[in-house]
Order: sequence, then C-alpha cells, then structure tokens
Amino acid sequence: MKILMTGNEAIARGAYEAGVTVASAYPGTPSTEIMENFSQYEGVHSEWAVNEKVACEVAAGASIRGARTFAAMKHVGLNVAADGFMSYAYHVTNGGFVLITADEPNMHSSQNEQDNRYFALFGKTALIEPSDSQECLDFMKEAFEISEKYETPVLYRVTTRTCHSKSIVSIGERIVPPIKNYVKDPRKNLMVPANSRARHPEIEDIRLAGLREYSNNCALNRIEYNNKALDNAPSIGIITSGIAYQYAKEVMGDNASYLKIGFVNPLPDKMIREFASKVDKLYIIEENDPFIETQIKAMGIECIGKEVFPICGEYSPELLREVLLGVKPSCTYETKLQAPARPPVLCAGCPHRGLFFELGKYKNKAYLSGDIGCYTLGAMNPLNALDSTICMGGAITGAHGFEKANEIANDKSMKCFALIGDSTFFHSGITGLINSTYNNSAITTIILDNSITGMTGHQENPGTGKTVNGQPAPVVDIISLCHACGIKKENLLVVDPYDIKATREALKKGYEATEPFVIVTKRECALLKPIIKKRANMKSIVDPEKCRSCKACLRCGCPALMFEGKTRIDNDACNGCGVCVQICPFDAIEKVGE
Ligand SMILES: Cc1ncc(C[n+]2csc(CCOP(=O)(O)OP(=O)(O)O)c2C)c(N)n1
Repeated sequence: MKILMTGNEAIARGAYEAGVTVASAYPGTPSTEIMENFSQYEGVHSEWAVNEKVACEVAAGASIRGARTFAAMKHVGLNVAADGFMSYAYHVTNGGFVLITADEPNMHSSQNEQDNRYFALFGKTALIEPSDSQECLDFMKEAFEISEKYETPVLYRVTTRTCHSKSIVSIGERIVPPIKNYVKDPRKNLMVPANSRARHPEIEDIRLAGLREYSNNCALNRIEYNNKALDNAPSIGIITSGIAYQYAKEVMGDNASYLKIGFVNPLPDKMIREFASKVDKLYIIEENDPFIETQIKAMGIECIGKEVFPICGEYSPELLREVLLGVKPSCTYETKLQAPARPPVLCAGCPHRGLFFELGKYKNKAYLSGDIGCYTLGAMNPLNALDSTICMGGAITGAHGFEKANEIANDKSMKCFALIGDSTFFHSGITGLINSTYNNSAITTIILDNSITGMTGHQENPGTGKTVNGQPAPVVDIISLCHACGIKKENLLVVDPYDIKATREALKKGYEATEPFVIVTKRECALLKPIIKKRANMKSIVDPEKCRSCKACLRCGCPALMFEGKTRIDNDACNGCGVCVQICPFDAIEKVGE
C-alpha cells in the first residue's frame, strides 16, 4: 500500500514494521511527531520521558533486555542524553538500539545549529541519514538489522525538511522478531574500567572494521553515474547526503554524477575513492558542518565544499543553483506591498502574560534568568522581561551562579529570579532547585505551570495526569516536589497569573525574600481544547466612551488588542483572561460572558 507520509510518520512506521516494542522520547522540534505517531500503534510500549537522557537510558535498558527499541529527540536533546549514549556505545548491543536525532539547520525553533553527525564519530557508532520519507521507513528497518548484526547503537540523523516534508511511501507488514534472551554477562553490559578497557579495542577493530566493510557494500550508499556533460565542461561529481541530495538532484539532474551516502559513519572510503577517480570536479554538498568533506580531504582527495557552500543555515535548490550554476534566484512575483513583520508573541489569553507584565517592572533591579518554552517569549517587546536563556533547565542554575557571583562582588543591586515552565522543571529544573537550596541561594524561582508542554504543541508531562496515549497517570505534584527539594512551607506561593494584583504581591514577596523562594503561577494553557471550549464566550470589550487612548493596555503585548485611535479587541482572539481589564487605568475594558 502507498501512502503520503511526512518523514516523521515514516520513521514511526519503519520502527513499527521493524518490530520495535519499547520506545521513549522527549518532545522537541522537529522530532516530536515521531513519538506522537508511534504511540498510535498497537502492541508497543511508547512513552514521553521526562528528558532525553531518560529516554536514551530507557531504550538502553530495553535493548539490554533484547527488545528492539528507539529513543527520539531534537538535536540539543542529544547533549542531554550524551552521557547515556556515549556509555551505551561501549556495550555489546543486544536488541537493536536506534537513537533518532532531529537536527535543525537554520534554527527555526532552536538555540543552535549543532551538527549531531559528530556524535557518531565521537561515540564510534553507526550513522544513518535518509533523504525522503520512503528512506525514512526503509532505513529505519535497516538500522535495526545493523544494530543487531554489528552489536552497535545506530545514530539516525534527520533534519527539519526530511522530518516535515511529505512524499509517497510504500508501507509493509510489521514483523516482530522474538525478544532476544538476556544472558548475564558483565563484559557486555557492565562498563567498569576493566571491562571498558577490554571493550574499546573490540570497538575499534571489530565493530568499526565491520561497519566500514558494510558501508562500502550496502544499498544505503549508491553511485549514480551520468554521462551527460554540462556544456562540454569537465564531468561533475557530487558526494552528498540527507536532504541536500534532493536539492542537488533537482538542480543538476543528469548533468552530474552522484555518490549518495545514506550510511554516513563510517564513510564508504572505497566507494569515495572510486567515485572521485571517475569525475573531473568533485563537490561535497552537505548542510551544516563539513563532516563528510573533512574526512574526504583527510583521505587526500581533492574536492570543493565549504569554500563555496555555506556552513550556516539551510540549503535550498535556489542556493545550490546559484553556487553551482551562477544562476541568481529569480522572483516570480513582485509587489510593492510590504507584509507587516509578525514577530513571535505570547498567544491571546496566555497565562504567562500577566506574570511578565508585572515582572517587567523589576527589570532594572533584578536579573531575570529565563529558560526554554513559550515563556521565552517574555523576552520580546513590549514585555522585555528576560535577561538570558541558556538551555533547558538552565534558568535556576544560571540564576544561582549569578547570585553567588553577586554575593562575592557584594552587589545587592539585583535580585535573581529564575523562570521555568512545568515540563522544563520536570526535565532538568528539579536538580537546579535542589542545588540552589542545598547551596543556600536566595534566588526566587518562578514555575510557570500551564499544565502542559506548550511550546512543542501540547505534550503530556508528569504533571498533567495523562500518558502519551492519553491514559490516566499519577500526577507528580510540583508543590510537594519543591518542598522535598528544600523549599520551606512559608517560602512557597501559588498564584493565578490572570490575577494581576495577586501576582504583583507574590512578586513583591519573592523580591524581598532572603531565602530560597518559589512562586508557582498556576493556570492552564489557553489553547488546551477544554479551555478553549470553557472560555468560548468569555471576552473583554472596550467601552469607546471611556477609552482615553492612553495605550496602557497595549503594554501587556496581547495580540488581541489593536489600536485604531482607541483600543479595540479582536473578539475571535480574546478569551477574556482579563489582564487588560486590570491594567486599564480608566476602567474602559470589561469582561463579559463569564
Ligand atoms: C534539550 C531540549 N529538549 C527539548 C527542547 C524543545 N522544547 C523547547 S521548549 C519545550 C517545552 C516547554 O514546555 P514547558 O516548560 O512546560 O513550557 P511552556 O512552553 O508550556 O510554557 C521543549 C520540549 C529543547 N529546546 N531543548
């Protein structure tokens, strides 16, 4: 049967057909839909892990037991999972183990553009990179064969365009190989120094040698020779992988020959030498870093890569056409109209808005240490209420470090606030909170609990009471957790961020606190389906007679508010959260439909 599928849907299907029985993932663009799709299949255990390290180790445990398993994450997730991944890479893999990393050239939703192919080189594992949805499915199945045959983890790298583009896929049957026996054997599974020392040479001499041989002979790597010369110019050869292969083919068609690499680590050295010897001019086309190119140059082969193709950002057919053929992109449609800029913004009715509106008042006398989630948008105009954001879980730890440096500098001019969402708190905020109470840090942590993992599109988490399949799950209570982390009863406040006065008072207490202090702002995400339904008739409306055009309400940055001589509220966008009602100094806005 043939179906139109995104790469992520096809990866999930491939895992299902390959007989995966246990899978764990933490959401993150562009990987999220892999688990969302996989969890729809019957007869599998799928789960949202609390973070990527957990997902990787859950998969490692299932693999040791003999099951086929995968962990999925976005590229920066592999930094979190790296300890487990690098160590499990020394084990003798039992059940097939695949770690899917979804990288993000051009950082559409990420803080960096790291190229995770290096993790395979670093961890001495196999690396696979598909170029379209059919390959996403087929390569997934092959990944499990490789993992079990060569007793290695397989790093499976995709990028945004492969994950999210749709193409036709032939789907097949699910075949579940029997779960392998688990035989106790410390030399395979207990990496203490004596065992690791014995294992390392095996990885170099047996695993990597076997994989290199495989790489030179497998169907994942293929040469496509084309004889048609380009204007009688010397013959062009292109070595490429991933989505860049599609772009190169679109631009050069049969005016070039290709070595398409789907099995990327170890590289097919013999194929590369043979291909290079047959063409006059050799290009290496790969997004992000010169991962393939550097290794080919180290083989002493002359080629052109990052001298002409950029390291930064995403490739496109237009970009390759310009570099390879000197053809500038032509605009097919011209207009003098300028679309207004639409910077990212907290949604209308977002519960984070009230907090940031009040917190912004402290920006000159506080360090506002942010984290990663919808609330990172608190940094944007007009709220401007964040100083920094490092990585997931970095808010509390960063605020603690800032505070300790403040103490040494005897600088009392800035109170330290840490801001973190509920999912991020479970992900890696808890350890930071324990660290800050243990080390007696007078920081105030604000946990923005909107009862969902908002930014990545509403995934359940340990605080929501549901599993990835929507099944009931125990609720991990954030408040008890904070107390268990060392926050005293009197140093914890829970507040509704729709209530501006209560939020203001809580922040004042947090600002004045001299001990580790926590404020939990509790209000569900406005886009949760039951909340949309519940608040469907709740609106805020402006009385134009009373509106004095002072624009005070606009300072909360709500996209439902417009100014047309006077404030007007978009009835469709507004959910009657009432933040603007409380801000208006002239009582010109009122709530209706409650
Ligand atoms: C290491 C890592 N994993 C995953 C992500 C993707 N990601 C960005 S924000 C976010 C979740 C934020 O949820 P929450 O903390 O509940 O805040 P909300 O967006 O709901 O306000 C995730 C999973 C990431 N940026 N980094």
